[in-house]
Amino acid sequence: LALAPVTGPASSVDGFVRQFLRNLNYERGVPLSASSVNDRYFALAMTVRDYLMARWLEDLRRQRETKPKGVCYLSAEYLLGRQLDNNLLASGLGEIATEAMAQCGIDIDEMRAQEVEPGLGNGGLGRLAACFIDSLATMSVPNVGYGIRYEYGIFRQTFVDGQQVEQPDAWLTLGSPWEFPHPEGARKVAFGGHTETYDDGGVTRSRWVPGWHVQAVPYNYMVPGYLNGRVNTLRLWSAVATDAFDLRIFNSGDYEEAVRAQTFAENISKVLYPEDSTPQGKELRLQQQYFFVAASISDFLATTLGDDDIATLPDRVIFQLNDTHPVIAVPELMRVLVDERHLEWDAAWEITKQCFAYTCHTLLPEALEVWSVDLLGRLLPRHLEIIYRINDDFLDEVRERFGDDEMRIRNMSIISEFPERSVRMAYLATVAGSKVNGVAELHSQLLRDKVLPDFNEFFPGKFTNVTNGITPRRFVRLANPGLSELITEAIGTGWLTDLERLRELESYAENPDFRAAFGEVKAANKRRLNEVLFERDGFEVSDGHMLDVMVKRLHEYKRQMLKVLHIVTQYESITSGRVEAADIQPRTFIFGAKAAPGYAMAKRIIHLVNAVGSVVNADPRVEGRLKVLFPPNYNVTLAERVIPAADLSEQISLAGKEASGTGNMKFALNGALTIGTDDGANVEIRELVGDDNFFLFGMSEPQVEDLWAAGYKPADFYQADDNLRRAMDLIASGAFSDGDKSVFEPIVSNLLYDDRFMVLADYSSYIAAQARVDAAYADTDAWTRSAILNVARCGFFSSDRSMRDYIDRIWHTPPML
Ligand code: 26Q
Repeated sequence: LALAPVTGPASSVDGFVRQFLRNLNYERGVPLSASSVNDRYFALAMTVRDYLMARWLEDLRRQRETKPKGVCYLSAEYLLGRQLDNNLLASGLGEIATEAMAQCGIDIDEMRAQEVEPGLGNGGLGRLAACFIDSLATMSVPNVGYGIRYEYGIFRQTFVDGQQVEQPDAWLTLGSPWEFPHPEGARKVAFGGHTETYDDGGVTRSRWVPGWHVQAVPYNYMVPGYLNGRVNTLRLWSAVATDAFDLRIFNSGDYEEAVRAQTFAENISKVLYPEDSTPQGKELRLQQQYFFVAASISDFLATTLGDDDIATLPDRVIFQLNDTHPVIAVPELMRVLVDERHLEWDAAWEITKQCFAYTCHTLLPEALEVWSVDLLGRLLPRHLEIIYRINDDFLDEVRERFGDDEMRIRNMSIISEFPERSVRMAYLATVAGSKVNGVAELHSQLLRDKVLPDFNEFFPGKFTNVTNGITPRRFVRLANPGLSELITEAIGTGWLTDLERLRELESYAENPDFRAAFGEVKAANKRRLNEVLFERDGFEVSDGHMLDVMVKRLHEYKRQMLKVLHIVTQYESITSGRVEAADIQPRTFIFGAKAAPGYAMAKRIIHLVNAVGSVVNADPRVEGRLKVLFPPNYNVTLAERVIPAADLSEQISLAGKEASGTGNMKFALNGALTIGTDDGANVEIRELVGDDNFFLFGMSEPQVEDLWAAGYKPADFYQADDNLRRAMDLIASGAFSDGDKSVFEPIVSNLLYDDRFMVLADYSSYIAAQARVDAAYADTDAWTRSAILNVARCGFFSSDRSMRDYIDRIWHTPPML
C-alpha cells in the first residue's frame, strides 16, 4: 500500500514552504502575490492537513485491521473553537509553520485571525465533547465523534442599546479547510409513515413503512492527538434531499413543490437550537436528533462492523450518549437488530444494553427532555412501539421485584401521563444504559438520591460519577503560552499529557523569583486581553485592576444577578459617600454570556449588566476604581484570551444546580482564584486547592433544601440587609435606565417575590466573601502564592483523567498500541 512517508511532506521549513505554495497555487488557484488572507489561511491549513493525513490514513487502516473496541461519542454538539493553532500544536509544526510563513513574507497571526470558529454547541456540554475527543486522540483510544454539521452554529451576539440582538452564525461562508465531505458515504434516514406486521415464512414481524427520507452526508474532521502521531475522526452529518425528492422535480412537474421539499429536508441540519435548558419539544429538534443518530449507527454498522457477526457488536463499540439528546439511538438500534437483522427481541435487548452508556448533565427538572407520544408517533412510529415494549418489559421486572406498587410503577415508567402522555428520555437512557454517570461528585450523588432514586435502587451499581475535565492542550498550552513556558522551565516537559505532574509546582509557590515570574505572566496576559478587547470592542482596560470574571451562559440558576448586586453595592456605597473610593480594591468586572433568544428574564439581565456598566463606567466618582465590561459574543476564541488574564473566577450558582461547570476548572488551571458556592465541581476544586486558596460562600445544598422546606421569603432578606436594600432600590429607582422604573422592575420583583435561585438568601454571604477577596488581593505575594497552588493542585481536572475514568469504569476500551 502506497502511503505517504510518516514524516509527511512538510516537516522542514523548506518542505513546508513548498507544500504551502503548492496548495496556494493548485488548491486555491492563486499566486502568492495575488492571494487574499483567506487564500493564505486555507493554504496554510491544508499544509497542516497534508502532514496529518498520512497518520490519519494509517490509523484508519490499523483500526480496520485490528478491530479494536472503540468509542462512538454521540453528541448533538461539539463546540470546537478554532482549529489552526490546535492542529499546529498537535502536529508539532508550530515553529516550522511560523518560520515558513515568515519566509513567504506572511504574518501568521493574520491567518489565525481569519479562522471563524465552528460554534456547533451552546456551552459546557458541547465544549466537553470537544475536550473529550481531544483527550481520546491523545491517549490513542479509537474514537469517532458523531454529530451534526449545523450550517449555522450558536448565534452571534450583538448589543443594541445594551440589549442582546442575535445574528446568524454563517461560519461556512468562506468555506472550511478542515472538513472532508464524503457524499458517497451518505446514509438514508427515514421519517414518518406507519408500521405494519407481515408474515416472514411463518414468523410474524413488524416493519416500518416510512413516509419520507433525507440523505445524511458525512463530513469528516481530523482529531489529532497531541504529538503522538494519532488522528481520530469527528464525523458530522449534513442533511440533503434524497433522490426521491429530486425525482419529483422531474416527474410531478410541480417544480415549486419539489424545491420546497428539498428545502424541508435541508432544514434538518440548518441551525443549532440555542436553548441550553428548558427544551421546547420542537419537532425539528427531534428530527435533528434522530437524523444524526440513525445515520451514525447505520454508518458504524456499514463501515466498521461490516460483515462481522452482529452479536459481536458489544465487543466492538460503546455508544456514549451525551445527555438525552441522542437517546433515540436506543430504539433505533433495537429496530435495526429486530426488524432489519431479524434478531429475537431478547437477544437484541441484551446487545443494546451493552452498547450504550448515558451521561446526565443537569439537575433542573425543566431541562429533562420529554417528547410527546403524539409527536414521536407521527415522526417515528416504529420507535414509539419499541419504546412501549421496552417500557412494558421493564415495568414487568419492576413488578416482579416490588409487587404491584402502583405509585412506584408510575414514578418509574418511561412513559409519563401528565401533563400529556410523553416519553421521558432520561428514564429510557437509564433503563437501556449499561452505566449512568453524573459529571461531578455532588451532581452524581444528587442524581442517585434526588432525580432517579428508584432507578438507583433497582439497578445497583449502574450509577457512577465521572467528574468532568478540560483539555490542557487548548486551555493551558495554547491559551496561556507564557504560563506554559514557565511551567516547563520549572518542571520540564511531560505535564501536558500527565497533568497531575503540576503538583511539582507546589514548592515553587514558596520561591519569590517564581512568584515574580508568575505575576509577570499574569500581567502580560492582561495586556494580551486588552489588545483583543480594544480591537474587537474598542474597550480600554485600566491597568493595575483586579480582573474579576464571570463568563458562562446567562441563566438565572448561575446567578449573574448576584454579581450585579455586588457591583451595584460597591457603586452605591461609594457614590453615597459611605465608603471612600480609595478604600476599595480597584476592579474590572468582565462578563461574557449569551441568553437563549426566547429566555426573556435572561435577556433582561443582560440589559441590566450593560446598563449598570454604562452608568458605572461614566461616573467620575468611581473612575479608576470600578469598571464593568461586557464584550458581546463570548465564545471559545474569546475564552482563550479572557481566562488566562483573570484574577478572580466567579462560580456562584445556587448549590445543587450547576451539574459540574468546566469554566471553573479552566480558570483554576490558569491561576485564577475562585469565589464560589459548594456546587458542582467547585466542591472538588476546593477540596484540592484547600480552603485557604478558595473563597467559599453561600448555602450548601442541604441548607438550600431546608430553606425551601421552611418557606423561602426573599423579601425578608431584603428587609434585613441595608446594603441589599440600597442596591435593589437603586436598580428599582431607574438609576440605570434614565429614570424609567419599568425597565428593570420585572427583575426586581422576581427577586423580591419569587427568587427561585435564592439570590437574596446568599447575598450577604457573597458580599462578605468579596470583602475577603479584596483583603487577600491587597497582599500581592500571598495572592500569587495561592494562584500558583491552584495551578499545582488542579491537574486532576485534565480531560485525560476524565477519559481514563470512562475507559476504566464504563467503556473498557484499551488504547491502541
Ligand atoms: C435539549 C433539547 C432541545 C433543545 C436544546 C436542548 C439542550 C441543549 C443543550 C439542553 C441542554 C444543553 C446543554 C447543557 C449543558 O451545557 N449542560 C452543562 O454541561 C456541562 C458539561 O457536563 C456542565 O459542566 C454544566 O454544569 C452543565 O450545565
